[in-house]
Amino acid sequence: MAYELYYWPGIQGRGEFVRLALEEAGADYIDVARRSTEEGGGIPALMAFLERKDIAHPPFAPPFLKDGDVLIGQTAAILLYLGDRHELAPKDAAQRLWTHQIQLTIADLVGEAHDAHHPLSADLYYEEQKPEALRRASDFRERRIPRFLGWFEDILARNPKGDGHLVGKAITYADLSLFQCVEGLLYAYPRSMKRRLAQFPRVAALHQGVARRPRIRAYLASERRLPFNEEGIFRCYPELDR
Ligand SMILES: N[C@@H](CCC(=O)N[C@@H](CS)C(=O)NCC(=O)O)C(=O)O
Repeated sequence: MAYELYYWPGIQGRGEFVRLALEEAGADYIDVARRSTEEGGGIPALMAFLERKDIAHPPFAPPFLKDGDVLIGQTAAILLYLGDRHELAPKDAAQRLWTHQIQLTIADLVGEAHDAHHPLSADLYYEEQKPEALRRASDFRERRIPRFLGWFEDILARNPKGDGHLVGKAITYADLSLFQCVEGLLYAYPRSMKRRLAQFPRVAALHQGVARRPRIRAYLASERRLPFNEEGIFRCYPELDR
């Protein structure tokens, strides 16, 4: 049975981390809200699910994934689940936990990337918090991005199996997610990020290596890959990249 992914249809957002894992796995999945309402899709399908009262473990917010009777919310938990089923995580328990730890750190980075343009509230428009966003984005760009990328560079260098992957010697969902973060940061901060990335050669090499993987390359060239835009997590506001 195909997985059902529930995520906002117009953005890459956090759903993209799940899409990349499903695509790399070659898994059969339905991106429910991207289907038309006539086909039972669209935002109404997603909202109907969130409003259901008969679910014992309801997700807090999209993305969430349905696999038969199993329903999982939280991007990192979804990836933990998919990683085990599609060889996108090591089998060893300690290594699986390490992969999950990295993913949770990526979730922190994603949250901060969002808060750089929405520092006061996700419920206010960017235009309602521009002065605060200017300050927050400057800190994110100059201090937080290097801190996160520095940590990824360091754990790549320390990987006993080589610096091509974050964990072990094979691709994991954490590699795919780091790729997506670099893509997003390059989109959001084109001026400063190109320069910045040069300071983290292992991260840059991993980013390029993931983009070259046959299934990822095919996905990125397909219509399934939505373009970045100014409604998602990674937004390009030139005034925040000075
Ligand atoms: N920690 C959650 C965050 C989920 C989340 O914030 N989802 C956003 C879209 S990317 C949303 O729809 N939030 C609605 C809300 O927080 O009410 C995850 O990583 O999945």
